[in-house]
Amino acid sequence: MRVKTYTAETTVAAMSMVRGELGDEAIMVSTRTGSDGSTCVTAAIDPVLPANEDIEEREPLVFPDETEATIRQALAYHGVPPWLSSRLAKAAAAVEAQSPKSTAATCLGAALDEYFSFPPLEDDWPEGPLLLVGPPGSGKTITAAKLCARERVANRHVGVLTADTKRAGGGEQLAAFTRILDIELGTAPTPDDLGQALSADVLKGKRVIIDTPGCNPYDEKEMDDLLALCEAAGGSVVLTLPAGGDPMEAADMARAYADIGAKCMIVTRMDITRRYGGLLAAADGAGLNFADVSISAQVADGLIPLSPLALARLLMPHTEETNPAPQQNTAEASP
Ligand SMILES: Nc1nc2c(ncn2[C@@H]2O[C@H](COP(=O)(O)OP(=O)(O)OP(=O)(O)O)[C@@H](O)[C@H]2O)c(=O)[nH]1
Ligand SMILES: [Mg+2]
Repeated sequence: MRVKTYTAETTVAAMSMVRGELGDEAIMVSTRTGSDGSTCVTAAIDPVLPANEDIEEREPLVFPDETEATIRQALAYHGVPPWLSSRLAKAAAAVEAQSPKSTAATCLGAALDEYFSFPPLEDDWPEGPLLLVGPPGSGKTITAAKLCARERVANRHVGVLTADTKRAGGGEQLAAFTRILDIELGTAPTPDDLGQALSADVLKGKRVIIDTPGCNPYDEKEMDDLLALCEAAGGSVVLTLPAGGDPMEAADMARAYADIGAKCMIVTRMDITRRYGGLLAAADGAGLNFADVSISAQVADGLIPLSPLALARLLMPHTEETNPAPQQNTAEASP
C-alpha cells in the first residue's frame, strides 16, 4: 500500500493534492492540524488488486469521522487489507454514532463482533473428532497437547490420535506430552487407520483430538491426502495458523484449508507477533471463525479464548484507552 501525507494551508487544498496525485481511489487514513494551523492529510492507495479480491467496497475519497480515521490508521499499521479496514472502520463509526462515549477500541470490538465469529472451543466443542491442520510448523502438535491438557484439567474424557508419521519424531513429540497427561496416544497415518481407530470402543464418548502432518497448502497431492484424512475422520477441521506474516499470504493459505473443510482457526504465536493483519485477512478471506489463541510455546500456558474486544485492544494503539482520539500523521506509527 502506498501511503503519503500531504500538507496544505486548508483542508480543501490538501484534499485536492491527494486527488491530483493518488486519484479518487485514495483512502483517507488520517487528518491532523499542524502547529502552524496547516492541515496534514494522510491518504493511502493500494496498487493493483489481485483479480479475485472483493473490490465492491472501494469508495471515493471522503472525510471519515475521527473514530473512523483512528481505526483506519491502526489497521493500516497492522497491514489489514484496505477493503477490510474500510468495512471495519465504517462499522465502528456507525457504533460510535449510536453511543458517542465509546472508545475507538470498544467501537472496533463491536465491528469485529459484527463481521467475525468468536466461538470459544472449550464451550463450543464441535461435533465429532477435531482435526488440527495447517502448514508445517504452525503449532498443530503443541495445540493438540494444550487441548489435551485442558480437557484433562476439566476432568473430561479425551482421546488423542496422531496421523503424523511423515516427519521423524512427529508422533514422539506429542507422545512426550500425552505420557505426562496419562492419555494413550493412538497412531493413524492413513485414512483407513484413522477410520478404524475412531470406531474403537476406547474412544467412544470422548472428545477426540487428531494431530495431522504439516502440509504445503499449495501442493495438490499433500492437500488431497489431508482431505482424505479429514473425510475419514468425519469431524471438524480446525486450522492452526501463526499470527503475523503477510496478510495476503495468510488469506491464501486459509482459503486452501477452508477448501478441505476448515471452519475455524486457532491462531498461534500471538506472543511473538506485533502485527495482526494476517489473522484478520485469513478469517475474512476464508470465512473462518476465530476459536482460541495460543500465546506461548509452553503447553502449561494453554490456549485462551479470543473475544472481539480483546482483539480490538490488540489492534488499537495502547494510548487509545486513555486518549480516545490520538492523531498521528503517518500510517507507520507504532501502536
Ligand atoms: N512462541 C510460541 N511458539 C509456539 C506457539 N505454538 C507453537 N510454537 C512453537 O512453534 C514450533 C512448531 O510447533 P509445532 O506444534 O511442532 O508445530 P506443528 O504444526 O505441529 O509442526 P509440524 O508437525 O512440523 O508441521 C515449536 O517450536 C513450538 O514450540 C506459540 O503460541 N507461541
Ligand atoms: Mg506437528
